[in-house]
Amino acid sequence: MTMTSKLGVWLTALFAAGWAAAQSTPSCCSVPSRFGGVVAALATPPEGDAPAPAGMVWVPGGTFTMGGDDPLAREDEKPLHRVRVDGFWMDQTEVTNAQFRAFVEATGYKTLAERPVDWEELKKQAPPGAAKPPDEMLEPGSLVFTPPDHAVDLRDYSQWWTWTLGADWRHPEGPGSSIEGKDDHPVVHIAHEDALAYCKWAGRRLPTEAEWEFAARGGLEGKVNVWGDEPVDPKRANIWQGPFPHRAQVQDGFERTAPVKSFPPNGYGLYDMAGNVWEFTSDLYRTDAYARRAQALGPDGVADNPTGPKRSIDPRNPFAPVSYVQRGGSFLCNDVYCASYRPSARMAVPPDTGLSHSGFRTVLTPAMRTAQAAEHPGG
Ligand SMILES: [Ca+2]
Repeated sequence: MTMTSKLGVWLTALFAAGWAAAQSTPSCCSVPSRFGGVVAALATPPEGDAPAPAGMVWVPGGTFTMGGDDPLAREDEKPLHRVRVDGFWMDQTEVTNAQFRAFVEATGYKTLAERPVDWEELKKQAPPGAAKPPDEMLEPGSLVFTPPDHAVDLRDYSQWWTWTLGADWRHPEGPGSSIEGKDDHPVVHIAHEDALAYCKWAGRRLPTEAEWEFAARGGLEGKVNVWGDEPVDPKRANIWQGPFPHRAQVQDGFERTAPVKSFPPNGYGLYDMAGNVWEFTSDLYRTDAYARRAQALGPDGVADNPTGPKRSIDPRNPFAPVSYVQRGGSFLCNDVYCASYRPSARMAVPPDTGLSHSGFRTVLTPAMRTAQAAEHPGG
């Protein structure tokens, strides 16, 4: 169902942040046998520690240059500045439908998209004086990518994002769709609180924005892409090929999500750090976060395990009291729009927003693991 009312316009705005839409694009290609070019570096875990938990790889800590200044970089990626992060384990892949299902079956958890919209909460993000929408508009739903059949104004993301009742992680395109046969696809329509709930259950946490970018760079310093400076191509990542948003050329083999590990991993053995689905971080979004950080650091300073600003500011979404950073781009990313498959690209998403290209992966630190071992000896 498409929202054509005033509510539809602002719900879409609230939930999708135009820029998110601007970055999407389906796509892409890929086959496991194409992995030849990339060798996952075997990072050394902390001495004396147990092997990496299943499905995770050790990302060694270090100091790196955070941000982007390539021609595709946006203002919020600047300036470049030095950042140090401690080592951590990270999921090799985005959290999959099978993994998320295990969590839901164990806990009975209902995602935000499966609950009625809370008007009292939504009102806080609406322009002052906004009228309460009809009750049927507040039924459970999420924003689904619905490509038009013709070229549209790329500034108007409501042309390809549709508030769809009944869309959720089990029904990515809405009622009638399913995740049958998609156990190894990334879970989507995940809101920030859904990701946090999964993390709590799994004994993990979301990466900070700095950890995410450090991990995405895979040991390469100052490169435009997670594989180096070579431009993106359909064998590299699940993004969008063709005129966006109306003509998916699907040169990479996938119009929407791809099974995780369909494309080569980066230098740390992490898959889909470029494309497939956007991934939540724990940092609040501020357009000028780096400018403020760099100013505080001075020319020779190094930010130590930064955790992001204390409050978020997103001029594109002025009524949202809070926005979190997502990273990595999605199957909707393309050069014309956002090029957000680059490791420095940033997106802001209000916490109540799930989208058909929105997922996450988790991290675990040695300290967390030690604490868990103490809590559950032998387990
Ligand atoms: Ca991704």
